[in-house]
Amino acid sequence: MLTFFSKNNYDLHNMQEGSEDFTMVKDLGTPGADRTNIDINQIGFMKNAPKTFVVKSRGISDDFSVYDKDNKVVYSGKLSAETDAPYAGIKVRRGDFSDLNEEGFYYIRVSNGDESYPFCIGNEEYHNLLKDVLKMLTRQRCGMELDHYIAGDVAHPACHTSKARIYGTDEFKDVSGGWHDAGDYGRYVVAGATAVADLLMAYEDFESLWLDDGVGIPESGNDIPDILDEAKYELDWMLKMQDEVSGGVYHKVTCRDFPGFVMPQYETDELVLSPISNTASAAFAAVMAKASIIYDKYDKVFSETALIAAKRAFDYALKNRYDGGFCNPTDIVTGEYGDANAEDEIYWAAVELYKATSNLNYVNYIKDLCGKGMQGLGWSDVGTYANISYMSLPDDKKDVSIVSKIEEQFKYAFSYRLQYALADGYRSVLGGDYIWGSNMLACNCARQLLIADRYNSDPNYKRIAYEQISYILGQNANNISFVTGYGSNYSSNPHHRPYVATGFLVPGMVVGGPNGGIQDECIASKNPDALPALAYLDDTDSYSTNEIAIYWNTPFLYLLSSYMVEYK
Ligand code: G3I
Ligand code: 9MR
Ligand code: ZN
Repeated sequence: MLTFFSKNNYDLHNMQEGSEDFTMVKDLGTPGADRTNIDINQIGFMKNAPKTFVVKSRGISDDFSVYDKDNKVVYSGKLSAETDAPYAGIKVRRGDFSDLNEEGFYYIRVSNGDESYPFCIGNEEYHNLLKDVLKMLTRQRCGMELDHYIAGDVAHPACHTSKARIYGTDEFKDVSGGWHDAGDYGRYVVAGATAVADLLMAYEDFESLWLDDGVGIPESGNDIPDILDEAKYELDWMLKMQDEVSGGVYHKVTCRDFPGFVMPQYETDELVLSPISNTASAAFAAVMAKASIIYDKYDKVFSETALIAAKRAFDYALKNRYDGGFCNPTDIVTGEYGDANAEDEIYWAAVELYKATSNLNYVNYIKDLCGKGMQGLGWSDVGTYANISYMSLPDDKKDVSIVSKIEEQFKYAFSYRLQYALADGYRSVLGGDYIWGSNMLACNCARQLLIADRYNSDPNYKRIAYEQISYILGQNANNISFVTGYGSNYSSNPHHRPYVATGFLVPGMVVGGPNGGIQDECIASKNPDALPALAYLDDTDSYSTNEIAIYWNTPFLYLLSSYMVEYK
């Protein structure tokens, strides 16, 4: 019996599989049908959005049908000719049923009897998903008690509250708060900065979704949009990461090594503040300056504090501009987030500070750096944040020469991603770039295609951008939804210490995804020769393919928000 799983997770402790309130909406499809040959977005599609799927089945006729919950055919179409999925080493065919926009539960069937997982046409499941994708961050909060209502069985008392040793000294500093980075409990400034920036951008660009003050986080109902409350939880921690004397920002706070698979309150080794870095300082400056603008109307004191902190951190980063980047001290082995080049972070900070202050001194740095082709929306490459932010300035604050350089990049720089997608049956923008965190890259390339869409008349930019959502949710060669708890066959064994410790799977977490680099012992022993698009293991030990991370959720949150507003 095939079932569409709908997990409305508002009341999270009720939604674990097998529990009484776990809802099974409809029995759909033919018992025994093979569902691994049809790769489809397992959540489904917004009513008015394009709708596609991919078929691996061989020796079938061109016909496919869409069935409704009563097993009646509601749509018939023809599959495309065979096309390459080069990074999975197979040929596939594609189906398109975008014209079907009647709400309901459906499945696809091809001529040999293979069927897809059931999916939904409609908007509601996307709203559930979007909330969980945000609340993943709430459930990663450090330094406060998380109750059962918020966190289900990964509820825990306040963790990591002791002061941290400043590396190489006998001084200790309070740096409690913030989000646990990922499957580990480290807190890293460059990672947090991009995650916060994504939330702030989602708020700015999709207000109709994000004025919501009732998502169900601890601050819901306080008259401040929940997405801003959530971002501020991280920003408040980041402020503590700044050194009062120099204005520089400590790169990270972690223990010296990763803990075992324990809940966070049991990671009790000494916390250490790793040395200050220029990338952390500049990324901090950028996001604090950005925050100073956005929070001005909700919290004046915070806004002013953030701006002062941003200026000081920027000055520090400038003074230490060419320091070579952060490297782990020899006795610290937690995430390094090493990045020898701070020019893009400095560029981003200069733009945000100019936007916040109108001080023309910052324009000199912008002029110098804007034409250098710096792009990216990830923890190490942040140039696109700078470009987007500059373009959002009012016309009288913009310089035409800077604008034309940025426009040039927006128009042309991402089209190779479009070409990659069109050459791949799954329409993945990754090309061969199945790196650690490839799901983040897919979402971030999609965001860049959405920018390019504004400067190009080719409708493929937008279409391919949103098709990455389908890639993440099941239209991939692994036939899996990379978002925990969403879909019929989703990643259910993430490298996430609270999950391993309790067995409770937090819904709405985006896992890293295929990584052709084969960078952990688990995949190296179980599938060392995997082709890049298939180099994924739903195994808690495969941290290089199946970990979760705050800054993998936030690009997905941004992209989902865009899709939901576009097709609402
Ligand atoms: O940039 C190169 C690229 O040029 C090359 O083609 C490609 C081939 O594999 O590698 C790219 O570098 C990779 C780099 O990420 C940038 O994507 C490295 O191989 C890869 O090892 C590195 O992985 C990082 C990983 O930490 C290991 O340092 C991930 O980006 C980063 O997201 C991840 O972050 C960890 C934290 O350290 C600790 N907390 C969990 C978090 C998520 O796994
Ligand atoms: O659990 C750690 C994860 O959060 C990191 O991303 C990853 C890479 O730095 O390391 C994981 O920890 C592993 C360590 O690197 C090697 N020994 C096994 C650890 C747990 O699987
Ligand atoms: Zn903690």
